Amino acid sequence: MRKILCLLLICTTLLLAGCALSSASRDKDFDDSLIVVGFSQVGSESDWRLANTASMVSALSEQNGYRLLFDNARQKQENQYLAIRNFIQQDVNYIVLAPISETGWDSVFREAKAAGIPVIVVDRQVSVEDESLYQSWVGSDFYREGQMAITWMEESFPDPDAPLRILHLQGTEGATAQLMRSRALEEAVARHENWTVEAALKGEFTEAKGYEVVRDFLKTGTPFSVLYSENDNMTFGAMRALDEAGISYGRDGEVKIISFDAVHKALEYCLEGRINLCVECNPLHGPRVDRLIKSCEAGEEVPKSSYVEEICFTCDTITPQMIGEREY
Ligand code: GYE
Repeated sequence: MRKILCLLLICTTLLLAGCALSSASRDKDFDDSLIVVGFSQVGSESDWRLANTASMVSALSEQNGYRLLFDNARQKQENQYLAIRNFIQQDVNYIVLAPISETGWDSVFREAKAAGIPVIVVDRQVSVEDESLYQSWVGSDFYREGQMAITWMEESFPDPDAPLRILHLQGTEGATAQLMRSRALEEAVARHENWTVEAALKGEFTEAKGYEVVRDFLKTGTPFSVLYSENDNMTFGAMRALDEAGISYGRDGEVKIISFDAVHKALEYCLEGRINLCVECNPLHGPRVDRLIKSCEAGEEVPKSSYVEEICFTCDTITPQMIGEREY
């Protein structure tokens, strides 16, 4: 009899514990009609990234029919794996990934697929064995961005006999934005006998690292006349290092600066003649991802990849109105 009583007690306790667990894991205000999205973001390394996060958060809002689980990976791919596995465990409806680098996604994507959760990739691209592991990608044509910069260089330095020395400041290794912007430059250098890359420095897309590597490079005293910087924040760091070293830059300076992203502050510098060329990279992907998800929900076919249109600005043609009209 004592044994039966004991068993009964254990069963009741387990049952109660079960109820408590399931009600704790359920959010009181959770509205079943909302689409649950887990978004794994690269980090907060740049102004571009902050504008991108703001765009995603405002588009994937409750008013728009979403419940957003946001994870900041702080520039570590391992953190993105953790976030994705966590989203799978929470049984989200969609996983949106802004990948740090192109490779290394096969396993986690397979896990998402096995769980029946579609993955949408945004910004940088992924390279996976089986393309059906993700639904769709939307982002920039980073190679075209690089080519716009090269066209400007070809027009600005037309003399094939005058040596053109370039300092290359690279973003996070293995990120599409780095790979493609670098590729455009490397191909152009191979085509132009008078062009040389004095150094390719790794600035990780951050202002602090950009400053540090350029400051150290300037100590070598190697001359150069073009800075090809793969994002605005690294450019800001490089400008500080150039200021400290007393090297002039911009429209009337010794060093001409090319910068990618075209965030507000960079455009202001361009207007002041401190940056020569700003190549736009559009971070406003939130509404695009929203449209993709809504199309999936409606059972419509979605494109495997979609590129956004981008332009560039030079210090000779930019106007305050152009800057005023921009959202980021
Ligand atoms: O250029 C840089 C950011 O992937 C397009 O990442 C993005 C790049 C952008 O950190 O500022």
